[in-house]
Amino acid sequence: MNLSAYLKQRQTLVNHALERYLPPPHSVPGRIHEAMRYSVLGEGKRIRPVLALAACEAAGGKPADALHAACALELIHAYSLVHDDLPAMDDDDVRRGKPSCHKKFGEALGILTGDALLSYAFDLLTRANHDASVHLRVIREVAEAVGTKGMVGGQVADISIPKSKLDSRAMEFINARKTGALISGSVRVGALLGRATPAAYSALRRYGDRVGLVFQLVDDLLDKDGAVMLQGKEEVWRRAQRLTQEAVAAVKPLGPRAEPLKELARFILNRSY
Ligand code: GRG
Repeated sequence: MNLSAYLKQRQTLVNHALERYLPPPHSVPGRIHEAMRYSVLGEGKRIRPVLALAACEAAGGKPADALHAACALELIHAYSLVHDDLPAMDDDDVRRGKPSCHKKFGEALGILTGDALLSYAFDLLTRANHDASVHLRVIREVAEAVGTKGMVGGQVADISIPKSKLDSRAMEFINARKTGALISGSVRVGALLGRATPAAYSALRRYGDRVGLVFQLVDDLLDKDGAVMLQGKEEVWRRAQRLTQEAVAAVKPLGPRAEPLKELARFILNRSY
């Protein structure tokens, strides 16, 4: 399959949906809607929503079944970036090639934009036409992936564990939660919305857990940071390769429908940005 054509098609689908779903820029209160749109639209690889759509298809669903949820996952990712850039966190002035949200709109609005994106994501999760029981499971998966058991918990560990105490186990704990949880959560949500059988769901969960970790390991390789400081780049690269092989093997039983997921795992391993 042609991954770059697939990626482009899915990114366009997600970008158009985000454009439609986000509150219009001039609707009251206009400034925050402008800041939300500024932080979400434009650049961004859209890895999380694309994984959710691909997992939904691998489970036997259609991309449309997971489109609201895919966009909600991207809004949550955008919230994490907006808050991570704040002076109290990473204090970054630039995000996706333009001034970070708080640099453009001020710090108070930066905090509120993150809050609004997170709340709006849960609103969006309820809007698709699914059974209430499916909605509930999806909402719970997302809440767990981004709360204290997942992304927020990973970020807290990242800022609280002193560098001198950081061993491989602690690093893996942080990576699996801070970045891995939203990525693996995206795959699980796609699986649920594609009405995966229990066996398919478990295969997709294995895939998502591994790809989520690989995403952060590759980030560390690109930034020469995190796990690379601790274990060296060769060891991190070997582990990322092994996890990718395991992810690809996990979804093999799903047949040709899982082909995009296999290619996406290889893309995440070999990405250079
Ligand atoms: C502030 C609650 C809270 C959590 C912050 C995920 C996270 C925790 C912070 C993001 C900061 C960061 C740069 C983490 C490294 C990995 C990562 C998430 C990179 C950015 O994701 P990409 O590469 O970005 O998917 P694009 O711009 O393509 O969407």
